[in-house]
Amino acid sequence: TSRRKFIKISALGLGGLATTSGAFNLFGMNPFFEKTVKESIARKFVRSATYCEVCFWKCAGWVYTDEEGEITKIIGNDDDTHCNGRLCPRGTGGVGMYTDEDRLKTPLIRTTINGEETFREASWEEALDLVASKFQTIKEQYGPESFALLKHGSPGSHLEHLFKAYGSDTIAEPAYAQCRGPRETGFGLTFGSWVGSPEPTDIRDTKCLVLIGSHIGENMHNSQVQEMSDAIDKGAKIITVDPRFSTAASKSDHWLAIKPATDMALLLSWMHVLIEEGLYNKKYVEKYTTGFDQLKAHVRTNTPEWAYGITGIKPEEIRKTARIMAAAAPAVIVHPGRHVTWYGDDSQRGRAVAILNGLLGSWGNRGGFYFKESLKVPSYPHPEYPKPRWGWEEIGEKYPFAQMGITSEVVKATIESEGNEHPVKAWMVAGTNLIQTLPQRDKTIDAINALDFLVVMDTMPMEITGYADVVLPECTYLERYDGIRSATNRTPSIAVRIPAVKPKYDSKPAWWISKQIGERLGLGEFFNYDDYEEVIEWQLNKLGTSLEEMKKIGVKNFDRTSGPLYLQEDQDYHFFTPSGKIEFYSQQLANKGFDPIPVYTKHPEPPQGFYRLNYGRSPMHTFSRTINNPHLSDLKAENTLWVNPKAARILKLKKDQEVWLKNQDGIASTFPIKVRITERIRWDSVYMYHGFGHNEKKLSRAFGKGVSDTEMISQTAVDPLMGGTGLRGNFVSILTENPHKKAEI
Ligand code: MGD
Ligand code: SF4
Repeated sequence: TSRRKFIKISALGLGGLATTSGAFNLFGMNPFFEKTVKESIARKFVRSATYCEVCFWKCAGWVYTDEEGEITKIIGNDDDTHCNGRLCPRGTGGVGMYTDEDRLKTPLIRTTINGEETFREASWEEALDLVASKFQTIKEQYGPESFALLKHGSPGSHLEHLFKAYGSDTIAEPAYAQCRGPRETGFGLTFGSWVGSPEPTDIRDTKCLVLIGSHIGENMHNSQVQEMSDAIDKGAKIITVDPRFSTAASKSDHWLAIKPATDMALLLSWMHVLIEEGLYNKKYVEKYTTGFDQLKAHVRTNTPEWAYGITGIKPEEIRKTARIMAAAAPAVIVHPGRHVTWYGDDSQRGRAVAILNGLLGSWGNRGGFYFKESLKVPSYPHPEYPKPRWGWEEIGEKYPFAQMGITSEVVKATIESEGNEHPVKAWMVAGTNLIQTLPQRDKTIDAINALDFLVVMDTMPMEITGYADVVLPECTYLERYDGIRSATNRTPSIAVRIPAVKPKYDSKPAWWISKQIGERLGLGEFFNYDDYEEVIEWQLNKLGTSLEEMKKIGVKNFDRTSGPLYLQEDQDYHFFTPSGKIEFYSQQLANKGFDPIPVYTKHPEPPQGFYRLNYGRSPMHTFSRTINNPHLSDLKAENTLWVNPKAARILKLKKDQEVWLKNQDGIASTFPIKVRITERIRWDSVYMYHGFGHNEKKLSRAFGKGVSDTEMISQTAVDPLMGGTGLRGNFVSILTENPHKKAEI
């Protein structure tokens, strides 16, 4: 149907726009609010504890408000291991999420006026009544399982509680199947443990850090960047494998400019060198691993000469880098990466990375991977959740090693609902802009059109809100309580988020919205509190502290109780795999008909006249969520297309020339993008920062700025183990004429 037409949400009212500017050093991260700080020395401030929501590293910080109750700055909390007192530019600019005058300001309900679909403003009472009545109808007609939750970030956890109380665990998030899911499967199968976030990489004490398509420094995960910077100062060797000369590559001793899509061949040949030259950690391998003999036989023919023909990396370079890793072992990290959904064999590549770490003995050793620990936050008492008849597992049953809901399978189940035993008929979307986030945009829109009901909870009029039946404006992280942050780290710690200011406009926190819907559904027992403050206070008391104390300190660090950070000399250790060992050979995979040891497979190459579309992170932005942020858009307003000089010569492209892209399926970019000619990208690929190219007009700074990589991603290579969608097999041609211009008559 064409019922759910994309509606541009109207800007409602104006807010004060504070602009900032200033330089920062990529590895130094100097705060750029100098002007504000100087101006404010003489004034009185109140500071409130928070943790950042601009990305998912969750650095703890302090929000300063002045006498007028306006936020003047956000700085890092010195006691926090995620940031060590320093926020990244995005975290410092987080105040822009609060001040953005384009924010959603009031609940909105889809309506038809004079045959035109539009939104009208509504009271919370009306909007929540409508949402609750849809929850009720879906439950009666299909069962609660048919209402799916698609989420990301803190708001998601409040809604997850609501959905579970309601009887649905049809829950998924793009942070799994479009991001780090495959590495969790790969490491889980090998070490019996997820990598998790923050990654337990002991970068500060490493002697050698190997980055495979992981661009720390542009990917600004705070303490990781800081530790890498320190490791470089201390003389650690950095080896970067990337077809692009990334910032990390520029800091490296060895940059291996690999041919895209061939990393598996390099990984196998590194294993070959370590084994054939006897450089692997023999004592460790004997004590802690299983399947070494099969691995040895498996990689016998994966010589550096074999890999050279595939990867373009010279055999002596492969041998030399393998020897550097071995010399540093076990203080070596072959980094698991983060956004790893590339070519469809991503879990197996994750496994190859894990096996390499196993050969080097880095898991459980200083300078490799430490044993992480976190504190379990007790859940606030509530009745037992009802047991759903089916949920994300049934929807994703084709993928035996999936451990979380697969967004793209929810999309598929929605499109194919008719006559299906697992029909998905309604979505709640919270904190994720699916239009800019999921590949194959036409499928996302087909699914939305097939829905009976779509409710979106967001802070901004992002693309996804334009498709909603009801839009619920959430207040930003600076205006609300959220759950206690407890993350895995060297030592356990907790951090709190306290509202620094009152919610602007008519926006509300997710915990309140969930409770309101829950109560309307007769689920009040699950929300047995008036204010979320009570939940946090109860939990903090159980953890031996209080809200009063946490308001003063923001972060509390605890001692480890799970044992030492590293393996002790000759310690027996039980890994959570079926064999209790690090599994070089995986019987679990063999039993399900998959390769028990990773193999190299060839992936599609760009056809004549096309370039591989490569994308990544900008240090000033997080996905699509920050592009309209007044402070961050000031730092980087649009993305550019990186083109190698050789390709630029052939196509006669000039610096800053505007071009359009057309992909292998004939999809042309809505907007143009400026050309950046640089040797930093290979001749067969182009590169752009992800998150740009917004097509929602009410995003006054982000609209039409650059190209959306997502728009160009119409092909996915699906990981048969866990359903991740490989996004890097898309190819674009470069057009110098606007393909949307109507032919002149
Ligand atoms: P964003 O595009 O930033 O990322 O996917 P998403 O999490 O969907 O969308 C975040 C949405 O949350 C925005 O609409 C924002 O306004 C809203 N939001 C921000 N703060 C709040 C809040 O406090 N409350 C509420 N209710 N909403 C809020 C990320 C996902 O994308 C991930 S994790 C990865 S690694 C993938 N990366 C990626 C890529 O690199 N390229 C392409 N093409 N696709 C990708 N998809 C994946
Ligand atoms: Fe915020 Fe930056 Fe920390 Fe991410 S790394 S949580 S954006 S300060």
